Amino acid sequence: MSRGFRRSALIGSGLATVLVAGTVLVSCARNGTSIDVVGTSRITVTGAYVPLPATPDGMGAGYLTVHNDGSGDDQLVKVTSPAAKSITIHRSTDTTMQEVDALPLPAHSTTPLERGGNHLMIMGWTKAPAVGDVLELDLTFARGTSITVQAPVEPLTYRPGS
Ligand SMILES: [Cu+2]
Repeated sequence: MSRGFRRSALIGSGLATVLVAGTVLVSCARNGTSIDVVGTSRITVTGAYVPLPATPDGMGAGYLTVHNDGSGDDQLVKVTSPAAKSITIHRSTDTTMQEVDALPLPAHSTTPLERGGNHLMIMGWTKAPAVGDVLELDLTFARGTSITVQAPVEPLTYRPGS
């Protein structure tokens, strides 16, 4: 995350505050990302799991699918867990992977976090995870929804549906 990006984020949230005073079109800003709060978002999360890390205490990944069945856009902005100190949201393209402050969840969309694509990166385990454990993931969305899901720890090579 570059400093320039954060600075423009501050300018962005100042602007949003000004807009709130004069219009019903409210804008949410968080670290340089903003969404128009038009319509409503309706968020559900399915299929959460955590593959066993390759090394007992090593970096882990988290996968799940976020559904927004509402008429308005939303964003996944934070994930925490009592099972780990740090969970970050990573966005993948064909060739790169990047930590992001917010994952866009457009109206009427399904957004998978899956192998080879967007994912959660989990570090600083409270206790080394084992297959059969169930980890709590607490997800926070830009428009205020928070959802807790239980993510089973699966074997390293597990794939959903297999
Ligand atoms: Cu990553």
